[in-house]
Amino acid sequence: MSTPRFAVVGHPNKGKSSIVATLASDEQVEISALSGTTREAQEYPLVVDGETLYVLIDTPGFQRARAALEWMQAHATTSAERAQVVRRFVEQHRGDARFEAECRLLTPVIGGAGILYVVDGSRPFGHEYEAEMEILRWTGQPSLALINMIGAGDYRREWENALGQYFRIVRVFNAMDADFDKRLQLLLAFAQLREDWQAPLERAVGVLRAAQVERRSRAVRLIAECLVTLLSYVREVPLDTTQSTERQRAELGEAYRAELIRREQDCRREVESLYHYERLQRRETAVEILDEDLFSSLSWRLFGLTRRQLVATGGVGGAAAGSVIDVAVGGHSLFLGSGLGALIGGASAWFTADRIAETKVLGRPLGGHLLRVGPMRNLNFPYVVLGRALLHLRMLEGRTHACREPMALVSAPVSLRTAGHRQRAELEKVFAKLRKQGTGDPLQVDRLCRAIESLADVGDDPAP
Ligand SMILES: Nc1nc2c(ncn2[C@@H]2O[C@H](COP(=O)(O)OP(=O)(O)O)[C@@H](O)[C@H]2O)c(=O)[nH]1
Ligand SMILES: [Mg+2]
Repeated sequence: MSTPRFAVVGHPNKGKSSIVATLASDEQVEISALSGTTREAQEYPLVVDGETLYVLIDTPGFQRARAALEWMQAHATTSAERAQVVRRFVEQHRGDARFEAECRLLTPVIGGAGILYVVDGSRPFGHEYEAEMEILRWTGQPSLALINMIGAGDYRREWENALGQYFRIVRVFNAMDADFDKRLQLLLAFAQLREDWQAPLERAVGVLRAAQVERRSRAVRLIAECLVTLLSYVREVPLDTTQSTERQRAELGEAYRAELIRREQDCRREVESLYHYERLQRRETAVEILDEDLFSSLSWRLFGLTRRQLVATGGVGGAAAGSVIDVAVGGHSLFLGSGLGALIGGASAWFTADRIAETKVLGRPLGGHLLRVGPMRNLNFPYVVLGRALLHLRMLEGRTHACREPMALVSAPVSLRTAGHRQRAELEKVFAKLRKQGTGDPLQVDRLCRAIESLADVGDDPAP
């Protein structure tokens, strides 16, 4: 079975490399606002589990299409010879600096690659493109045209009319925001180009779908495991009695937070790597909302549950569950004195980022004292971590490898506030077990994975 190969060709600076990056899921493809960045034809195979599903070939843009076509026209007498003449053109002009780009971009095509002709649909059609399209037609290779919308203008109609004269299939495809399904649809369009590509490309679509599901579930597991580690983390230092205990407490608390932040970042990098983003990490500092400190009040406002929700999940304790408790807003005075009030009041401090975990002074058997912080007691903490992780995952899944800007907030934050009550209650049961039993129970991780899996689309329709 031959592996389908596609040469992405067109005018300079129309998004050819961007389309290659998106379809090959490869962030190494060089994309630049400067025209002439892609000098050589370069192959980018899409490999899943060691198998190459298809190959994309990035090429330099046409430079002298009209002159090249004139040469070809002068050397062909019948249309039956045209493919042969294109081949001769390339053979005779290799090493000729004037036609360097044409030779490089035509080489894979005459070698049997299908053609993806890319234009910018935000700019008007012009005659200069006709020579390019004519040359491509002369090659006799199966071809498809993609209208990439780079800027704000809209000349789609014009382009569709012009391209329709030369290409059997014309599609609008935005390299920057083509989601997963859009990419698969494009592959299925390719499958129509050549009969012997149909089977491998349909297979490729199946493999990619399965790989996407698999990737999602591995990402969810990474997130679940990270959450468990964060919830259970404990840090201890010997207490130095010659120093201020308060200072040591504060330092230990700081180190504890820093470690949780670090572990969250590690998890992000692992998830990014699953999605074939290795370079994003260098830009981590520029990621707007995700760069918000795990403990910043903005993070907690965006991702934490409301007090009412926290209480309703049952995490605060049976007695308080279901009660109307917005009291904690102004401290915990309202119910103070009653048993319920004490319970809720005491718990409410654990809703916000102010209180994370307790620092305790412990005696040691051989004398002296230990300072210990952790494990995490704050009831809202796991929701904040999970909301951030789900937003990160969602942004990764919505991203293409053509996008080189830092990740920015593309949608509403994924807050578990918008999840269903039952989903939150299920999560809270797992969190409560983890708090009580520690983290040794792999069943809880599995259960957490299932709960997160059912949440991975949370935020798709945020509550009004
Ligand atoms: N907004 C937007 N910009 C794009 C899109 N495709 C490409 N670009 C930008 O256009 C420029 C040229 O892209 P590139 O892929 O290198 O074009 P090539 O010269 O045809 O390979 C780069 O600055 C890209 O970021 C798109 O779909 N939307
Ligand atoms: Mg390029």
